[in-house]
Amino acid sequence: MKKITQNKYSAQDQSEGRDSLFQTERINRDFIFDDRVAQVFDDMLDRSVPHYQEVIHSIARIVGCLLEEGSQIVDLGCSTGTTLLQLSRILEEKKFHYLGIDNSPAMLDKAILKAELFSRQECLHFINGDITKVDQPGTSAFLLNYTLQFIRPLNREPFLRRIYESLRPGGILILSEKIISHHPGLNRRYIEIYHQFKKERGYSELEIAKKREALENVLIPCSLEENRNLLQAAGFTEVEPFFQWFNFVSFLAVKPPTS
Ligand code: GEK
Repeated sequence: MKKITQNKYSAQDQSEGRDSLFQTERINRDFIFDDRVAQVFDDMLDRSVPHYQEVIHSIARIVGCLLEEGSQIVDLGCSTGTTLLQLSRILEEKKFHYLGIDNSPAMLDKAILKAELFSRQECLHFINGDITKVDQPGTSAFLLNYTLQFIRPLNREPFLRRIYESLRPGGILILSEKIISHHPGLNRRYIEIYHQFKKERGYSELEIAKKREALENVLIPCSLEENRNLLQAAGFTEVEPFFQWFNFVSFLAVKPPTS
């Protein structure tokens, strides 16, 4: 894994961040996390992930009360670093060490720029690497927000086991995912509700349809129960959702203190 120290974006790029990718784009390839996506990513997440900020604030409550001062928190699939940046601001007095890992250089460039803009480069570090090969023994908390859904389903259980092994006893994993329901009627309704949510945030029906098509072979969601089973199969004993909004869920999973 390669540690990143420099970025090539200016503050101006940062301010030109409205997501209009699918207003113009013809869909002839799968969705990828390239420069164009990175430029508008923060706006895309704010308008596409329901209660994104509330979930981050809930994570701050969890790590704030469960982790000791100076603990290491690793964000797997950190994208532009929003979650770590927010945690470092909300929990300044805890002096946590934050590490973000992602395999998109464009995302990491933005993450580093944001850490610099908010003077957080002392406590926030970023690595370019494949999260399925993560090797951070003794970590107190892993965050895996909206990213497991991009890992091939067959690789998910070994990946979660690897995370479990890297956690110190008593450590935690936060898992947030888009989910499906196996009740076809309910699943359809939840998707309709979600698309309504996106329309209310300024996306057109065409943009929503094009994005859905681009993500079809890339983002593969499971149900809440399937995600819970995966976490338990990886070894986590306490597994509880702490947030759900229709087809989005966030879990807290705890590794036993003695294992
Ligand atoms: C947030 N967690 O702001 N290795 C490393 N990175 C990967 C891999 C992989 N194998 N696969 C995907 N990614 C963030 C949002 S986005 C979710 C996470 C979304 C990275 C990919 O480059 C992207 O930055 C991130 O996982 C997924 O809460 O776009 O819906």
